[in-house]
Amino acid sequence: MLTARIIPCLDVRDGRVVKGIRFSSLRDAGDPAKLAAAYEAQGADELVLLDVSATPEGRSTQLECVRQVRARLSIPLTVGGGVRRVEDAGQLLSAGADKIAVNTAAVRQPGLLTQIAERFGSQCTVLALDAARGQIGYEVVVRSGTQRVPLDAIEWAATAARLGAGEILLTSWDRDGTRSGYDLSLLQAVSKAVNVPVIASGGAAKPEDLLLALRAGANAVLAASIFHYAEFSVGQLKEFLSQGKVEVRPC
Ligand code: 0VR
Repeated sequence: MLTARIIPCLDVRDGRVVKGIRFSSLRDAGDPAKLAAAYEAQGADELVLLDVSATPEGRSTQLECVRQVRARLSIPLTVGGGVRRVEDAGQLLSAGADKIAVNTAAVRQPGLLTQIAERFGSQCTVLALDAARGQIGYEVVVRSGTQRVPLDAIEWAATAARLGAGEILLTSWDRDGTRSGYDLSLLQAVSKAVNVPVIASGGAAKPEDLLLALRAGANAVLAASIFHYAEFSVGQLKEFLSQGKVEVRPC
């Protein structure tokens, strides 16, 4: 059993951390480098930096933001947002990312996952899969939650793993920012369908949510709201998981 990882997520727009609900109504939540350092000091195992800027100007600050966060961090850093080409991945890795998360572009051109995995390794190739409940099952959501595509989320996760994704960052669009808990049905279905680690994302509100997600099959748990609004520290969450007999890296 892999040691469970707790991963704070910094959603960044135009160089500032933002947080909303279901990817909208985004409000300022602080400075990326300062928050990254604070979360590592709390005992975070990894960090995700997700650029959600909609404009090209916002995108251009992404590389500088990665450099600034990298300068303050010694834990693994996954970076996503706007990655469309292998070259984009290379630039982000050169700026200090350890892993690259791809969502929209991978749906449009699945071979991109293979290209990144073949160039840089599956260990740094992460599929960011945003899923929403559909009429039957779960649909894939792209373009920062603005577009649903007729693709079964479970099947897409399995396909992406076969194409080279070394990890699945599985975000429930329905639960994002709602503090209503992770979507455990989604987690169970995807964890059964792939043989690569799955990171649960979207909805975390309290320590029990993380325990339930890990028991549902997640190998790691990501959260944003509960950290940005200082509701729980990473250390408190790790203490709770340890008491629940989950193996975590001591702070
Ligand atoms: P919490 O529910 O606050 O823990 O959210 C975790 C996770 O869903 C978010 O950090 C992040 O993945 C939401 N994603 C996107 C976005 C947020 C704003 C705009 C776009 C996106 O495209 O994923």
